[in-house]
Amino acid sequence: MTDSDPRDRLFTETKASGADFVFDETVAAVFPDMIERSVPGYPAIINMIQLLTERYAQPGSTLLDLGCSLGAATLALARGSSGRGCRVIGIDNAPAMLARAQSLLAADHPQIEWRLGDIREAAIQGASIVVLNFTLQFLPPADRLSLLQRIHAGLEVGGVLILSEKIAGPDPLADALLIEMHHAFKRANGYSELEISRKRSALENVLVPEPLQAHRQRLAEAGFVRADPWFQCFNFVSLVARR
Ligand code: GEK
Repeated sequence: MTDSDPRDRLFTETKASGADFVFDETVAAVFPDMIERSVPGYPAIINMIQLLTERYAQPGSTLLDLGCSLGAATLALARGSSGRGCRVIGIDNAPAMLARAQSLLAADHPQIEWRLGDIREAAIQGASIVVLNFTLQFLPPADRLSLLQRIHAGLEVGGVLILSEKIAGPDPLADALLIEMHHAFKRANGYSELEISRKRSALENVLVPEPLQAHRQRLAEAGFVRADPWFQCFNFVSLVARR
């Protein structure tokens, strides 16, 4: 995010209707500010994806960012693999998000390929890194295992999936503290109680968080030999799953 990024005031204004959250032009316009003020640790996760890329990008392989939004993690993949002849591809099914990613990054990073499409149908092959940075949570739970199986099948031996998710459950007392602290984080970043509660309702049917253990079990079922958390801040977690 830069000082010139427009501030997210969507839930004081245009999105006060109670409708489900969608990644449209109004969201794309404020997305860097929105995600930084809403997801604890997001800038650190993006920086660490670059370091993980330096560690895991195999020369000549493909690096995929699934649900790339404005391409922050895609750029981390490109920077971290510089000089290794990798193909870096960002995929998103929201036209407004992908168009903005391209307008922000295409000129300075012409090697990045951008694809408008559903990640459930994306071709995945010859990959050494696949990123799902807060994207799996937007798929219906019934669609999650088959995507992870396709990612596993499309990864080279030694390749990794970087999976970041908002988590919830199974312990309501543990959850209560994490949710309270997440809301404290948002208040400290200038969101009002009204904005927090409106956003929460808008995401209710759209973002379905699961327990960390459910993710680890599903990753094992999809064939990953290990899935290790490398980051957690409140109810936001990132794992490295190894093929
Ligand atoms: C980042 N990874 O900045 N197919 C393709 N894209 C999808 C699908 C789908 N089925 N479902 C949702 N998306 C980014 C942040 S945001 C997370 C990811 C958030 C896309 C959706 O259009 C949006 O751009 C992204 O997944 C989720 O590192 O806003 O909390």
